[in-house]
Amino acid sequence: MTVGIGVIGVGVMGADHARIFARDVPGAAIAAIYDADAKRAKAIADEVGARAVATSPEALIADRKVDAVLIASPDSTHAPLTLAALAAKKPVLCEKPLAPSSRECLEVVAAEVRLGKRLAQVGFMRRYDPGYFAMRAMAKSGALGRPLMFHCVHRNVSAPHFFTSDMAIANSAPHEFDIARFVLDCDLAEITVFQPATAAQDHSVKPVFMVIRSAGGALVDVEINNNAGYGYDVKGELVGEKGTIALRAPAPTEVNLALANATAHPEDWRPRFAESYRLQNQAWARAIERGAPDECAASAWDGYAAALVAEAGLRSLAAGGGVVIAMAEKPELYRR
Ligand code: ISE
Repeated sequence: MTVGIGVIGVGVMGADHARIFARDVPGAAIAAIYDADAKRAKAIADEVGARAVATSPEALIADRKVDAVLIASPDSTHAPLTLAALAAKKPVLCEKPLAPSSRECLEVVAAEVRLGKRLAQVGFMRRYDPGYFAMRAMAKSGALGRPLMFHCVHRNVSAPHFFTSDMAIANSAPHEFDIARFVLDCDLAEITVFQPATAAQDHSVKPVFMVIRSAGGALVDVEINNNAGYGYDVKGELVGEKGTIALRAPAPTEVNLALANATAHPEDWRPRFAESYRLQNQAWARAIERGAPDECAASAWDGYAAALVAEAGLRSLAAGGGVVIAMAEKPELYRR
């Protein structure tokens, strides 16, 4: 069986997803593409051999050749389009965030509960990164003893022009919020956000440093620095009672020159997480064939959890001090 994928939004990420499905996902083909920029939609459709260019997201969702929908349109459209796909009973892979607010995420959760089926997956692709995956497996095995601390660093070269200080917490950090829940296998209970007083005042996107208490008791610290300057750099180290496990960024080469040894940093997250996107999309296509979500998939509930932690983080940034993360009651559908 070939799964027909409809891609809504072919900006940077949507176009990459379309290429991954066309090139690297056996058993999947791009059935239709929609983008607000019709020229761009046509160019990507030609590139990936898509059957059709849809005239609207609704038409794409309704297309009978579209078995499943990938959403990579602007953030504010994620929840409404996910709800539309669920109404058509079609599986969805929605780029993060599931919605800009936890309230809207809960609307998606409620729709799935009414359906009695998990059809939505959020694109928290780091769950498929071999490093984080090994970290989670090791934490689960108990080999490190009880988890004590999880150190996370997330740096970008420079923030895009539309980025605001709040987006460091609402847009970048949700990756860490989700991966901390995934690796530690528990929810996050309280967050305190700091900013360095030494950051230049005219600097609109300041670094943030967060300390999070997990429900299991381990502490998570997260540095988000959207203007690190030198490269895209994500670090993670889980500290247990007996040892630690840390990520090593994949580097295809190292250069030895002029008495120095160097590996290069990517410019953005796409090369760093290329393998994660591939594995995520392959697992999603297999899950559609099977008719059951992938074990590692971030569910609509996980999308809600990340949005809720971000909201608590923004409150902490505004008012100072720790903010308790009060999760709604988890519906049976999302309990393992
Ligand atoms: C950015 O906001 C994203 O959306 C990417 O997924 C992430 O990897 C990047 O570092 C963020 O800043």
